[in-house]
Amino acid sequence: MKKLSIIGMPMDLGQLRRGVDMGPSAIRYAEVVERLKTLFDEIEDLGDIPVGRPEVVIDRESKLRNLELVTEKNGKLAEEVDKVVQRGWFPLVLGGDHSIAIGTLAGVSKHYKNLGVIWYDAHGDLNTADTSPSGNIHGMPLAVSMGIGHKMLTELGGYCPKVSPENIVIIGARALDEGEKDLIKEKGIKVYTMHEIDRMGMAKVMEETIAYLKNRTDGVHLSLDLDGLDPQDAPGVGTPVFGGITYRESHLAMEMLAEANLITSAEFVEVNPILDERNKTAKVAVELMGSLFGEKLL
Ligand code: 6HN
Ligand code: MN
Ligand code: MN
Ligand code: MN
Repeated sequence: MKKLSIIGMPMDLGQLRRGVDMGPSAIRYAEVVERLKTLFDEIEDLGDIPVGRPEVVIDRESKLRNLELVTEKNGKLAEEVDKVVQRGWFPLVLGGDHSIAIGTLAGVSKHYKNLGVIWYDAHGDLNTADTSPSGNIHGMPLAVSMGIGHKMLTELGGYCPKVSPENIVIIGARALDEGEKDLIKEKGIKVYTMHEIDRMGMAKVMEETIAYLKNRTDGVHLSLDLDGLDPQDAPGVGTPVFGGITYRESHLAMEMLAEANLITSAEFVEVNPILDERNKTAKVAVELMGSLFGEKLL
């Protein structure tokens, strides 16, 4: 039995641009349930985790903006995701800024001995308070999940770390901060930057990624930041970076993951309908979900 559980996480406290809290609504408006219905035996939408937000940004100067709230809300997400996995359903989390990966991974990882992570993103999200140029926690969740960062975040769910560096593959990177580059080298994280994608082609990148993770993990989480795609294809994101992965390459990547039957949990993040063009980015997200969950062209 294939069962899908959708959880909305309307979080925008991990960064400063408003509107990303409406990501889950935008993705639902793009008919996510209708699109995925035929691909599962059962599908449920659990609604949104209540996040709320102060009308005024109170924490503008911080090196770890909104730390307490981001921790608290991610704790709630972790509990929900944990329950979904326990029941044997596939958790699909709709973001929300990328800080929500801290909660998703805290909920998922305890169910695996050796969880793998595919981080599909223009960014590394490997900053700490010391290396972050912005103080935004959405630039930190992958480091946090390796156990690097503020204790409140790394200890979420009562265990640490969630993922080991050799089980991580970053795809689409093209805007890494200096501290992130250092951490990648120090920890030996596998990264396919845009250079490798251009040079090898997405098919080869995915073949290698799948072979690499299949051997060493017992489950793989897909954390897909829509800014991994080129802003032409996914304009509704808070931190767009030119020269990204195309719409077609992204479909191919998702189709290959479906074929490999590799992914055991997923989140689609950083959809910001205020910055979007007619909900295009949410629609792209839903189409990519279709491919990820096995939709066929023929
Ligand atoms: N995201 N590296 C920049 C920072 O502020 O740490 C950008 C992070 C973007 C995070 O897109 O999920
Ligand atoms: Mn990200
Ligand atoms: Mn990003
Ligand atoms: Mn939004």
